[in-house]
Amino acid sequence: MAETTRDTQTPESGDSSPRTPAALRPSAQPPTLAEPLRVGAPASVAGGVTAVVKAMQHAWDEMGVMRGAQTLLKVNQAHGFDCPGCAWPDPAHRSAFEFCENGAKAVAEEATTARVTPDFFQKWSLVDLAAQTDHWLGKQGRLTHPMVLREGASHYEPVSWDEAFALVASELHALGAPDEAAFYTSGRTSNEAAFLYQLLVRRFGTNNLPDCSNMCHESSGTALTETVGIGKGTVTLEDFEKARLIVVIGQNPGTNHPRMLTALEAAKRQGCRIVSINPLPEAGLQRFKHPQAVRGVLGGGTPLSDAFLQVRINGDVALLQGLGKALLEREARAPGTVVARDFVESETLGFEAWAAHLAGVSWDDVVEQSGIPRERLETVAGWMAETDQIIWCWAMGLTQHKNAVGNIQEVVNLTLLRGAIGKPGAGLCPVRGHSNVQGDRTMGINERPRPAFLKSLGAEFGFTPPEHHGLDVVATIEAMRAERVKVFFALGGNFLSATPDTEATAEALRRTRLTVHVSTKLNRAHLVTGRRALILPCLGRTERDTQASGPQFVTVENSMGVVHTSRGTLPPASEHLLSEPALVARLARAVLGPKDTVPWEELAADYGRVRERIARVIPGFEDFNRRVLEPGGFSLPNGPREGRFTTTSGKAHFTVHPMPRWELEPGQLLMMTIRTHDQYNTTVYGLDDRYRGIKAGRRVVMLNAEDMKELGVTAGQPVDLTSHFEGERRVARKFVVVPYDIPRRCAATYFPEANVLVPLHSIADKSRTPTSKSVVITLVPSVDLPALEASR
Ligand SMILES: Nc1nc2c(c(=O)[nH]1)N[C@H]1C(S)=C(S)[C@@H](COP(=O)(O)OP(=O)(O)OC[C@H]3O[C@@H](n4cnc5c(=O)[nH]c(N)nc54)[C@H](O)[C@@H]3O)O[C@H]1N2
Ligand SMILES: Nc1nc2c(c(=O)[nH]1)N[C@H]1C(S)=C(S)[C@@H](COP(=O)(O)OP(=O)(O)OC[C@H]3O[C@@H](n4cnc5c(=O)[nH]c(N)nc54)[C@H](O)[C@@H]3O)O[C@H]1N2
Ligand SMILES: [Mo]
Repeated sequence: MAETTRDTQTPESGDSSPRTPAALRPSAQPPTLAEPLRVGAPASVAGGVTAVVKAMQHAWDEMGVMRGAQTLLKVNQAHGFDCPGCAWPDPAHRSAFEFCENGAKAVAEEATTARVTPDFFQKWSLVDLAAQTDHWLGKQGRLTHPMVLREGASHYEPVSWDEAFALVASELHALGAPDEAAFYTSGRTSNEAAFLYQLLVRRFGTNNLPDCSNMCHESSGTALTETVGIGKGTVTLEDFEKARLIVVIGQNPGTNHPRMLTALEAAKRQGCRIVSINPLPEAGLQRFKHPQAVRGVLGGGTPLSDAFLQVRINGDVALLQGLGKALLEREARAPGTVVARDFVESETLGFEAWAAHLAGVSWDDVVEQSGIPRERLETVAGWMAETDQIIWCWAMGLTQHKNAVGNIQEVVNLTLLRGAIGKPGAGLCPVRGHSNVQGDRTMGINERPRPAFLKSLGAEFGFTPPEHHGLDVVATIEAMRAERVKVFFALGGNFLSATPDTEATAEALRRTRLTVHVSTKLNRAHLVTGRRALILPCLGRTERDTQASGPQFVTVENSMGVVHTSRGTLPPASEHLLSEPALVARLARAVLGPKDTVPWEELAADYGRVRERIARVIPGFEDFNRRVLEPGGFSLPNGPREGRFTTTSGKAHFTVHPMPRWELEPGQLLMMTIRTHDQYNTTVYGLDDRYRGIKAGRRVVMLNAEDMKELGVTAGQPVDLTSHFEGERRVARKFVVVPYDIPRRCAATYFPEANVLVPLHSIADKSRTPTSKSVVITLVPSVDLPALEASR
């Protein structure tokens, strides 16, 4: 097959839209600036006083001293708002400071006093805005007015809410079929807004509900549904107090779930062992200084990991099979000591096939593919054999590979072998990202809804919801490229920069008739538009929400299936903002017409009425309005947690997976795209990755020093990266080389700058999640392209 190359930074290449000459088009990527990069030693301890100082700095810079302090004191309190940071649960006994450095940044980002007004949009054209960095775009502040980009216009202009809704309605009505529209959701949307949104979309007539889960924990949901019968984790926060062994695999909690370190520290102090499995020695997994405890202010902090297995990127199946093999060999030496026989016999299927498969796996392959010596695996297997109070935690390091579902199912295999599920201190813990991503799925944001859900929804609202499956994220991009989807609507998020293959996604969005974003802050997705575009500004979590019946609260579901309230306390950023539930209800009326039988206005006037409907449609929400007001909220039913596997067979399933093999050609590396300590997904808070010692720059590529020698590149040198997939090549220019403690032939870059390199069609088996942590690249020293730079 002939190779095709897309130089993603050469404006005239690629399949350019016939409508606008490339030079006049807003750029889909941030500019490549010369960053004053500073590289120091990585930190070996997370938290401590610096974390508090950094949190306060961000809060004060964005909000001022008083508003900053008052706002942070409301985070994650029983009568306050849910932190818009991560989905880690709140402890039953909360301290006054139930937030972390990065939660404080997330709050500050939303509660900033800076504003993006109509004057701002009059001054800045789309092309000029797109020439700014993502960091700059975010710093401009909160959106204050609904804005429209009219056909052919270079600037957004203010528009009334009624006109905005009428525009969406007229474009939707002009479609040949409801499936020509797609409705994206990001995971910050409340349960109430998400429920109304999916109802609107299904009454309109489609299941095209792609969401950020498709790029996130979809692999976990798929893997767990097949094997244990529920697409969620099985542990509660209390289990962390009882566990004897906690494994953190493919996750960087020090940065992405800092409050989890408090739970790990507490477990550790009670004698629990912690094992971390990661290509990088992440600071938060080595040592932790609790910023709100005296021992975290004085002294060196608590060492966390008892063992650190520095696995090669995507070497986890090999590593987990090695652990399984070591455990089965122990069992053979001392029968009855390792395999939880009674549990395996009465509650599971497939053990024999799995054991037979591992017997055929060679230790040489395990060691070669994982990069971990056999003795180290034997040690950890020994710890696993000592206890059945084992918790496995994971995040994107397992979910974003071709064999992601296999990764997670290998974790399930080890869990079932030990019977380490459905008992105190044991179970499976996929650590969610966005603060309500799990709740959104529970509310029916799902392009492949379960028939029982549709039946129940249809019965409650008297209609027949569409049954055929809708489009996920990657399929939506493809459909827009092929002009099969012509209207793109997003409830939150940054579809352009979060998705793989940035230039392909940009081209897809440009081919639509209308792009609409419901947002709190300006981002690059507002700049790469369809023929027409809307920005619809909404209230954030931190803000008071008052509707016709009075003050409202919303509800969210955390990573452990606990549903609780979230109540904003700050005055809204602008009087023109709508809450997400109100916005969806008004849109629904505009789209579905005055005769639609759903009482949209009544539902928006009192969210308690939305919760009444949810209670009737979704199992586990019975008596929702009363139970959610109990302290701490309530837990949703969870079969495996209660010892019932809700698979079709009623049993948990062992599964067999081939060991994936590295197939790199000479000079090729396997690259993962990860988050810095100073970002929330595509929102860039600052330019430092403090724990990794990388400051004042984001366009970096971390490499093993030996590989650097072999490739003939030096620290600080700018290189161009090329990704390779099925004969396609994608190029990203000027990433600065940083030597780092990373396994041979592995590389790391930051999301979203490196998303241009993630091939659109490189997706996980079954879950279809883009393989953002398994990108095959080569690199060459950058050559300056003065002519090209000048032409932009
Ligand atoms: N402050 C902050 N908090 C966040 C976010 C944020 O951007 N900023 N994002 C939120 C969201 S939506 C999510 S999903 C989570 C993400 O939370 P994480 O999954 O922790 O985020 P990543 O930075 O993608 O890091 C993945 C980790 O996996 C490791 N890894 C990569 N490849 C492999 C592999 O092949 N095997 C193993 N074992 N490890 C690997 C990386 O070295 C890194 O430590 O965080 C949430 N919380
Ligand atoms: N290469 C690579 N790509 C990745 C990943 C990776 O690890 N590597 N991770 C993937 C993952 S795990 C995820 S979850 C996705 C994230 O994908 P998204 O969820 O689409 O992206 P975010 O950057 O979280 O969205 C940020 C925007 O959301 C808006 N926003 C913030 N709060 C609110 C709110 O309360 N309401 C509304 N309506 N809007 C709000 C703001 O305008 C802000 O600019 O990215 C994925 N992409
Ligand atoms: Mo995520």
